[in-house]
Amino acid sequence: MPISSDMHQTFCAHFRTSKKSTDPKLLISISSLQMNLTERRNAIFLSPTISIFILIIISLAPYSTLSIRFPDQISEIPKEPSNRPLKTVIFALGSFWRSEAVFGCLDGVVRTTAGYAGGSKLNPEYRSLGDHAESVQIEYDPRSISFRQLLEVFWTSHDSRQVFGQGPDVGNQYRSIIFTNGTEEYSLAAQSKEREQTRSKMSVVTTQIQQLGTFYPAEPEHQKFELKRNPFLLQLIGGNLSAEELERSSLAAKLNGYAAELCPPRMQRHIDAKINDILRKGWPILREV
Ligand code: MHO
Repeated sequence: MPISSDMHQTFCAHFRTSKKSTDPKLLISISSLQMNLTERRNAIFLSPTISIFILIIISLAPYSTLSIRFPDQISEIPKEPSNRPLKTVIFALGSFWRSEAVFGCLDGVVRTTAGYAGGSKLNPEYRSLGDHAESVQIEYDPRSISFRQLLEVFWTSHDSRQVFGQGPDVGNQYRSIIFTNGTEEYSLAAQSKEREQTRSKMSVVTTQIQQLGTFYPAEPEHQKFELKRNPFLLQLIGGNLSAEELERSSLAAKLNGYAAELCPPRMQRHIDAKINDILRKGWPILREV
């Protein structure tokens, strides 16, 4: 029980007047104060034992943290910044597993979704996507990253000259498209394509520039695909995240890029360091990067 200032004053008054007061109120105050002092003495007496126990635990820690202690589930996923005005852009540049990983790891990108766009088929699915292209929808904070910078990443992250495919993936679904929303985006996209064509004298840049139409999010199993392939990283953010949480989480978007080793080098190193720190401490789970 803490000593209240009333009690303290009563106690002093008692010593100033008489040590043998018979005032019952005072006697109660004094006896409770004495109890309090006894408790404190006990606490002081116990503390070396507790301290030694704590020291043993700490000294054994390096040997016991070879595995990380993860909670079964986190009750709350990390808070995402919610009140910033975000912008959205959609690109197609080959397999959407990879495209999501390329953009998810950039500073200023808040959320990514793999999906289908650029075709006319209603409600496309992975096994029957019709004339759509595998695409990524990117939600970004324009104060941190611009459409122009995203275009740069688009051009440097795939081979826009490859016809009817991307890398080893062959087919119309892997074609290269910039989807634009409005005239300003259109002219930025067109200028950047011209620059790209100037750089590539020997071959034609196949990238199409299309007015944004409907974007169909892909099935849950295609979202954050690279992260899902990495159970260690999934555990690191708490495990058992629902499909919706995985889809909306900025942290999952970043780690999806990290898992595919597609983050910009500085970010890749930054996440490495965070993870190493957690491994060294054995706690806590990764909540942000
Ligand atoms: N060649 C790729 C295609 C993936 S995709 C989402 C793969 O099978 O890994 O189209």
